[in-house]
Amino acid sequence: MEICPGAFHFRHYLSIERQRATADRCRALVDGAVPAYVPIVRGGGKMHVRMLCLGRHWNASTYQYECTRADFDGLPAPPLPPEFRALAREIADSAGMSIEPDLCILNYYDADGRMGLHQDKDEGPESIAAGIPVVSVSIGDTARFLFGGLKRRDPIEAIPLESGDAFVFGGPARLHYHGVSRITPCTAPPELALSGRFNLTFRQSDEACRALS
Ligand SMILES: O=C(O)CCC(=O)C(=O)O
Repeated sequence: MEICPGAFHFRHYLSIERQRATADRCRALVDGAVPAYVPIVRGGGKMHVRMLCLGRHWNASTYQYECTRADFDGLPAPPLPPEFRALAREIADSAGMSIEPDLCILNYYDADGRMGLHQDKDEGPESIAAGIPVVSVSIGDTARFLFGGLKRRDPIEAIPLESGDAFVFGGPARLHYHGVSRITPCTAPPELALSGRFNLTFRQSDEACRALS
């Protein structure tokens, strides 16, 4: 379903088998050798998610991408698994767009998880000007996703993102404000044995744009 030019919501995009495989992979990653952590942003506030960046690390102090987690423990960002990369390409293609993702921000939301309204604009001017989309995949509990316009005060639509849903925003919607106001606990499919929610957002940074050109 097209939400506005450039933004698409695909309900139940992933089968339950694909959701289970993705949930298992996410669980192993967030509790792996380079674990997810709670970032502290520039103003000193703690985020309300556990975050793990794959491929490249988003530094919550500088709002820049880097290879190692300079704002936390100095460990290298784990690689972006090839099957994740392929999934992002497949979903973008369903929206008539293309992406060569070099990074994914994997967030885990517990029952109190949320994310304030923001724009995704740290991937770089080339990627953004080209309208290369952000591709989002949700697994587990339902989120109340907020999707607005190019200005913070533009009207906002609340969209429930359920387990297996995909959301793509690129082209003219690439810089639309978005966030998550709350999670509805205990709404994950029981087959996932998951309490909480994983969200994966795939992105293509300017480094990847340059490597391709
Ligand atoms: O969890 C979501 O659905 C949105 C995540 C998000 O806005 C982000 O990672 O920038």
